[in-house]
Amino acid sequence: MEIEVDIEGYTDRELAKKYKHLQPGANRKSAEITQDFERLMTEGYVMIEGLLTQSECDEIKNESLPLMHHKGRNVFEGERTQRLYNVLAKTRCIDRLADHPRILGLMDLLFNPNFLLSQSQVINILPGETQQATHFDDGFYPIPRPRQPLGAASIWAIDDFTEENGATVVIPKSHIWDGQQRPAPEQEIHAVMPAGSVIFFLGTTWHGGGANQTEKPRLAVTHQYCEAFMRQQENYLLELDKKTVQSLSPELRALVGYSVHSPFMGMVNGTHPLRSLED
Ligand SMILES: O=C(O)CCC(=O)C(=O)O
Repeated sequence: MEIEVDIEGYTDRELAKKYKHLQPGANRKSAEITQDFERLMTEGYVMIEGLLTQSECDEIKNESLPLMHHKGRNVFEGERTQRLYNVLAKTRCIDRLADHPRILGLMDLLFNPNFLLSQSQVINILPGETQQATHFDDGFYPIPRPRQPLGAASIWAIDDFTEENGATVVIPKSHIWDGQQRPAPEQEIHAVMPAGSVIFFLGTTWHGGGANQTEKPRLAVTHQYCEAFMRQQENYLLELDKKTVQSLSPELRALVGYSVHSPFMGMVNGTHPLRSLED
Protein backbone atom coordinates (compact mmCIF):
# COMPACT_ATOMS: atom_id res chain seq x y z
CA MET A 1 0.00 0.00 0.00
CA GLU A 2 1.34 3.50 -0.93
CA ILE A 3 1.41 6.02 1.87
CA GLU A 4 0.46 9.59 0.94
CA VAL A 5 2.41 12.21 2.92
CA ASP A 6 0.72 15.59 3.15
CA ILE A 7 3.10 18.60 2.78
CA GLU A 8 1.39 21.99 3.13
CA GLY A 9 -1.77 20.77 1.47
CA TYR A 10 -0.04 18.83 -1.33
CA THR A 11 0.23 15.07 -1.23
CA ASP A 12 3.63 13.61 -2.03
CA ARG A 13 2.31 12.25 -5.32
CA GLU A 14 0.93 15.66 -6.33
CA LEU A 15 4.28 17.28 -5.52
CA ALA A 16 6.12 14.69 -7.63
CA LYS A 17 3.84 15.54 -10.56
CA LYS A 18 4.24 19.27 -9.98
CA TYR A 19 8.05 19.10 -10.13
CA LYS A 20 8.14 16.70 -13.05
CA HIS A 21 5.91 19.16 -14.89
CA LEU A 22 8.31 22.03 -14.07
CA GLN A 23 11.19 20.13 -15.67
CA PRO A 24 11.33 21.78 -19.11
CA GLY A 25 10.21 19.56 -21.95
CA ALA A 26 11.78 19.28 -25.39
CA ASN A 27 9.44 21.24 -27.61
CA ARG A 28 11.92 22.96 -29.87
CA LYS A 29 11.66 21.22 -33.26
CA SER A 30 12.00 23.27 -36.46
CA ALA A 31 13.15 22.79 -40.05
CA GLU A 32 16.25 24.91 -39.31
CA ILE A 33 17.20 22.73 -36.35
CA THR A 34 16.78 19.54 -38.40
CA GLN A 35 19.04 21.00 -41.09
CA ASP A 36 21.65 22.12 -38.53
CA PHE A 37 21.56 18.65 -36.97
CA GLU A 38 22.18 16.92 -40.32
CA ARG A 39 25.23 19.09 -40.88
CA LEU A 40 26.43 18.50 -37.30
CA MET A 41 26.27 14.74 -37.70
CA THR A 42 27.94 14.79 -41.15
CA GLU A 43 30.73 17.30 -40.51
CA GLY A 44 31.08 17.06 -36.72
CA TYR A 45 30.19 20.76 -36.38
CA VAL A 46 27.71 23.37 -37.57
CA MET A 47 28.03 27.16 -37.72
CA ILE A 48 24.96 29.36 -37.25
CA GLU A 49 25.11 33.09 -37.95
CA GLY A 50 23.06 35.97 -36.59
CA LEU A 51 21.78 34.56 -33.29
CA LEU A 52 22.90 37.59 -31.25
CA THR A 53 22.59 41.27 -32.11
CA GLN A 54 25.59 43.60 -31.96
CA SER A 55 24.14 45.25 -28.85
CA GLU A 56 23.81 41.83 -27.13
CA CYS A 57 27.48 41.15 -27.99
CA ASP A 58 28.46 44.59 -26.64
CA GLU A 59 26.58 43.91 -23.40
CA ILE A 60 28.39 40.57 -22.92
CA LYS A 61 31.70 42.30 -23.59
CA ASN A 62 31.00 45.17 -21.20
CA GLU A 63 29.87 42.83 -18.41
CA SER A 64 32.47 40.09 -18.74
CA LEU A 65 35.72 41.91 -19.56
CA PRO A 66 35.96 43.68 -16.15
CA LEU A 67 35.66 40.23 -14.49
CA MET A 68 38.63 38.80 -16.40
CA HIS A 69 41.96 39.25 -14.69
CA HIS A 70 43.81 35.96 -14.99
CA LYS A 71 45.63 34.50 -17.93
CA GLY A 72 45.80 30.75 -18.58
CA ARG A 73 47.84 28.69 -16.12
CA ASN A 74 49.59 26.62 -18.78
CA VAL A 75 50.18 26.40 -22.51
CA PHE A 76 46.91 24.51 -23.08
CA GLU A 77 44.81 27.18 -21.35
CA GLY A 78 46.95 29.75 -23.16
CA GLU A 79 49.54 31.98 -21.53
CA ARG A 80 48.11 34.92 -23.52
CA THR A 81 44.47 33.91 -23.06
CA GLN A 82 42.15 35.19 -20.34
CA ARG A 83 39.59 32.71 -19.04
CA LEU A 84 36.64 33.43 -16.78
CA TYR A 85 35.52 30.39 -14.79
CA ASN A 86 32.44 29.92 -12.58
CA VAL A 87 30.71 32.44 -14.84
CA LEU A 88 27.14 31.62 -13.79
CA ALA A 89 27.93 32.67 -10.21
CA LYS A 90 29.38 35.99 -11.37
CA THR A 91 27.07 37.35 -14.07
CA ARG A 92 23.77 36.63 -15.83
CA CYS A 93 25.09 37.98 -19.14
CA ILE A 94 25.73 34.61 -20.82
CA ASP A 95 22.65 32.71 -19.55
CA ARG A 96 20.69 33.16 -22.78
CA LEU A 97 23.53 31.61 -24.75
CA ALA A 98 23.43 28.47 -22.57
CA ASP A 99 19.70 27.88 -23.01
CA HIS A 100 19.34 29.29 -26.53
CA PRO A 101 16.52 27.34 -28.25
CA ARG A 102 18.59 26.75 -31.42
CA ILE A 103 21.27 25.04 -29.31
CA LEU A 104 18.89 23.15 -27.03
CA GLY A 105 16.98 22.05 -30.14
CA LEU A 106 20.17 20.42 -31.42
CA MET A 107 20.77 18.88 -28.02
CA ASP A 108 17.24 17.40 -28.02
CA LEU A 109 18.15 15.51 -31.19
CA LEU A 110 21.65 14.58 -30.04
CA PHE A 111 21.25 13.46 -26.43
CA ASN A 112 18.77 11.78 -24.12
CA PRO A 113 16.31 14.05 -22.29
CA ASN A 114 17.67 15.83 -19.23
CA PHE A 115 21.12 16.45 -20.72
CA LEU A 116 23.23 18.79 -18.59
CA LEU A 117 25.43 21.83 -18.86
CA SER A 118 28.98 20.65 -18.21
CA GLN A 119 30.99 23.87 -18.07
CA SER A 120 30.86 27.53 -19.07
CA GLN A 121 33.71 29.93 -19.79
CA VAL A 122 34.40 33.32 -21.31
CA ILE A 123 37.61 33.09 -23.36
CA ASN A 124 39.56 36.15 -24.45
CA ILE A 125 42.45 35.29 -26.78
CA LEU A 126 44.92 38.17 -26.56
CA PRO A 127 47.27 39.43 -29.31
CA GLY A 128 50.31 37.19 -29.76
CA GLU A 129 48.62 33.98 -28.52
CA THR A 130 49.74 30.87 -30.39
CA GLN A 131 47.41 28.11 -31.63
CA GLN A 132 46.13 25.80 -28.90
CA ALA A 133 46.89 22.08 -29.23
CA THR A 134 43.99 20.43 -31.03
CA HIS A 135 41.92 18.07 -28.89
CA PHE A 136 38.38 16.73 -28.49
CA ASP A 137 36.36 17.79 -25.47
CA ASP A 138 34.87 14.57 -24.13
CA GLY A 139 38.23 12.74 -24.11
CA PHE A 140 38.17 12.66 -20.30
CA TYR A 141 35.41 10.04 -20.41
CA PRO A 142 37.61 6.94 -20.73
CA ILE A 143 35.54 5.13 -23.34
CA PRO A 144 37.34 4.06 -26.52
CA ARG A 145 36.70 5.73 -29.90
CA PRO A 146 35.02 5.50 -32.33
CA ARG A 147 31.91 6.10 -30.26
CA GLN A 148 28.89 8.32 -29.86
CA PRO A 149 29.62 11.79 -28.43
CA LEU A 150 29.03 12.09 -24.69
CA GLY A 151 29.52 15.85 -24.73
CA ALA A 152 28.99 18.76 -27.13
CA ALA A 153 30.10 22.41 -27.11
CA SER A 154 29.07 25.82 -28.37
CA ILE A 155 31.59 28.59 -29.00
CA TRP A 156 29.92 31.95 -29.50
CA ALA A 157 31.75 34.72 -31.37
CA ILE A 158 31.39 37.92 -29.34
CA ASP A 159 33.97 39.58 -31.62
CA ASP A 160 34.11 38.76 -35.32
CA PHE A 161 36.12 35.53 -35.69
CA THR A 162 38.77 35.81 -38.42
CA GLU A 163 41.58 33.54 -39.55
CA GLU A 164 44.04 36.12 -38.19
CA ASN A 165 42.51 36.82 -34.75
CA GLY A 166 42.14 33.28 -33.44
CA ALA A 167 38.90 31.87 -34.88
CA THR A 168 38.41 28.36 -33.49
CA VAL A 169 40.22 25.74 -35.57
CA VAL A 170 38.10 22.65 -36.40
CA ILE A 171 38.85 19.38 -38.19
CA PRO A 172 35.78 18.45 -40.27
CA LYS A 173 34.58 14.84 -39.98
CA SER A 174 37.07 14.08 -37.17
CA HIS A 175 34.16 13.07 -34.90
CA ILE A 176 34.12 9.61 -36.49
CA TRP A 177 37.84 8.92 -36.06
CA ASP A 178 39.15 6.04 -34.00
CA GLY A 179 41.43 6.58 -31.01
CA GLN A 180 44.69 6.45 -33.05
CA GLN A 181 44.04 9.10 -35.68
CA ARG A 182 45.59 12.58 -35.19
CA PRO A 183 44.88 15.77 -37.19
CA ALA A 184 47.33 17.16 -39.74
CA PRO A 185 47.54 20.97 -40.24
CA GLU A 186 46.12 20.74 -43.79
CA GLN A 187 42.92 19.20 -42.41
CA GLU A 188 42.17 22.25 -40.23
CA ILE A 189 39.59 24.87 -41.11
CA HIS A 190 39.01 28.18 -39.31
CA ALA A 191 35.54 28.96 -37.97
CA VAL A 192 35.40 32.41 -39.57
CA MET A 193 32.09 34.04 -38.61
CA PRO A 194 30.70 37.45 -37.65
CA ALA A 195 30.08 38.46 -34.03
CA GLY A 196 26.77 37.01 -32.82
CA SER A 197 27.33 33.63 -34.52
CA VAL A 198 27.99 30.27 -32.91
CA ILE A 199 29.88 27.13 -33.82
CA PHE A 200 28.45 23.99 -32.22
CA PHE A 201 30.42 20.75 -32.34
CA LEU A 202 30.37 17.24 -30.95
CA GLY A 203 32.48 16.18 -27.97
CA THR A 204 34.34 13.84 -30.32
CA THR A 205 35.25 16.56 -32.88
CA TRP A 206 38.91 17.66 -32.91
CA HIS A 207 39.36 21.45 -32.56
CA GLY A 208 41.36 24.14 -30.70
CA GLY A 209 41.66 27.88 -30.18
CA GLY A 210 43.37 29.70 -33.07
CA ALA A 211 46.50 31.90 -32.98
CA ASN A 212 45.85 35.62 -32.59
CA GLN A 213 48.16 37.47 -34.98
CA THR A 214 46.32 40.79 -34.71
CA GLU A 215 46.59 43.74 -32.34
CA LYS A 216 43.14 43.16 -30.80
CA PRO A 217 41.72 40.45 -28.49
CA ARG A 218 39.18 37.83 -29.67
CA LEU A 219 36.31 37.34 -27.22
CA ALA A 220 34.19 34.17 -27.10
CA VAL A 221 31.73 32.44 -24.79
CA THR A 222 31.65 28.67 -24.56
CA HIS A 223 29.09 26.37 -22.99
CA GLN A 224 29.73 22.63 -22.92
CA TYR A 225 26.99 20.04 -22.40
CA CYS A 226 26.92 16.33 -21.55
CA GLU A 227 24.56 13.39 -21.37
CA ALA A 228 22.55 13.27 -18.13
CA PHE A 229 24.37 10.14 -17.01
CA MET A 230 27.90 11.61 -17.32
CA ARG A 231 29.64 13.72 -14.67
CA GLN A 232 29.65 17.48 -15.34
CA GLN A 233 33.07 19.16 -15.46
CA GLU A 234 31.93 22.08 -13.34
CA ASN A 235 30.34 21.45 -9.95
CA TYR A 236 27.44 23.88 -10.29
CA LEU A 237 25.75 22.50 -7.19
CA LEU A 238 28.62 23.83 -5.08
CA GLU A 239 29.28 26.95 -7.15
CA LEU A 240 25.74 28.36 -7.27
CA ASP A 241 23.92 29.36 -4.11
CA LYS A 242 20.17 28.89 -3.72
CA LYS A 243 19.35 32.53 -4.55
CA THR A 244 21.33 32.37 -7.79
CA VAL A 245 19.66 29.10 -8.80
CA GLN A 246 16.23 30.61 -8.09
CA SER A 247 17.06 33.47 -10.47
CA LEU A 248 17.85 31.15 -13.41
CA SER A 249 15.39 30.26 -16.17
CA PRO A 250 13.67 26.86 -15.70
CA GLU A 251 15.77 25.47 -18.57
CA LEU A 252 19.06 26.67 -17.12
CA ARG A 253 18.10 25.47 -13.65
CA ALA A 254 17.53 21.98 -15.06
CA LEU A 255 20.74 22.18 -17.08
CA VAL A 256 22.94 22.91 -14.07
CA GLY A 257 21.51 19.89 -12.26
CA TYR A 258 18.06 20.67 -10.82
CA SER A 259 16.44 17.88 -12.80
CA VAL A 260 15.91 14.16 -12.47
CA HIS A 261 17.14 11.70 -15.06
CA SER A 262 14.76 8.80 -14.86
CA PRO A 263 14.30 6.98 -12.62
CA PHE A 264 16.12 8.93 -9.87
CA MET A 265 19.54 10.26 -10.92
CA GLY A 266 19.84 13.70 -9.33
CA MET A 267 17.43 13.11 -6.44
CA VAL A 268 17.64 14.98 -3.13
CA ASN A 269 16.44 13.08 -0.08
CA GLY A 270 14.51 10.78 -2.41
CA THR A 271 12.67 13.66 -4.12
CA HIS A 272 13.01 16.10 -7.03
CA PRO A 273 15.87 18.60 -6.42
CA LEU A 274 13.58 21.57 -7.16
CA ARG A 275 11.94 20.90 -3.81
CA SER A 276 15.20 21.85 -2.11
CA LEU A 277 14.80 25.40 -3.46
CA GLU A 278 11.61 25.97 -1.51
CA ASP A 279 11.96 27.88 1.75
O1 LIG B 1 38.53 29.51 -27.80
C1 LIG B 1 38.39 28.66 -28.70
O2 LIG B 1 38.17 28.98 -29.86
C2 LIG B 1 38.50 27.19 -28.38
C3 LIG B 1 38.97 26.91 -26.99
C4 LIG B 1 39.05 25.47 -26.64
O3 LIG B 1 38.77 24.59 -27.42
C5 LIG B 1 39.49 25.10 -25.29
O4 LIG B 1 39.90 25.97 -24.52
O5 LIG B 1 39.45 23.89 -24.95
